[in-house]
Amino acid sequence: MLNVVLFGPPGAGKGTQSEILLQRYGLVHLSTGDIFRANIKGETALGQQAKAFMDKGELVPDSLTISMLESEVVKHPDSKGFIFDGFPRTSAQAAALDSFLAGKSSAITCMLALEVDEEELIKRLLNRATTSGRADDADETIVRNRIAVYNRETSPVANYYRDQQKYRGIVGVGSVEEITQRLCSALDTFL
Ligand code: B4P
Repeated sequence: MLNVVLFGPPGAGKGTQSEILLQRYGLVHLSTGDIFRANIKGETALGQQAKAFMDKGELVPDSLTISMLESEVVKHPDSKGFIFDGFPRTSAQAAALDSFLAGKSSAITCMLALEVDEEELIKRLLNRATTSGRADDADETIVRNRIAVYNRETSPVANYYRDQQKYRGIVGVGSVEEITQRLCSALDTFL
């Protein structure tokens, strides 16, 4: 199986690039942010719990996130592999994902990390707010908090994959096509 972790700060382009990569490599795209937003829209119990954290730009607790992700993976038993977009975001999530995949005789192939500077991220997210309707994009204080949470809690996850020689940093500034090309070149070295 080909299991790719697409990593990077909020607004780095994970969702944008996942849509392209999933078609090119025939993978299933699992975005924890999208799944939470679908639950919020559907007014599920999970959605109600997640909303309180997301609206502030905080991470949803690991206990909720890990069990939700696992239940999504098992919905695709015949998949050639997955793009994990926005997951794992903590070291506990990374360890849980490894042991879950090991139980399926599988593993993460690589982590591709989009690198974008902070001011560009803020510009993109405030721009997306004009069309996304997302409360967490609209307020610059919340956007900055999401980036601070990323720097504090999520960026250390990269070391987890560096230690396994599965990490590749990708310049995430340029045209969408240029960045796709960089991602594909890096991914192809793992095939
Ligand atoms: P996510 O939904 O993952 O949101 P994101 O990080 O903001 O999006 P992404 O990086 O995919 O940006 P996009 O491609 O859209 O998370 C939202 C919240 O959910 C989190 O804050 C957290 O509360 C919760 N959550 C999710 N997963 C969790 C987990 N595992 N654990 C705990 N909590 C979790 O790109 C952004 C914008 O940039 C777009 O407008 C796009 O058009 C633009 N863009 C993309 N590429 C560009 C380029 N090359 N040049 C210029 N603009 C570009």
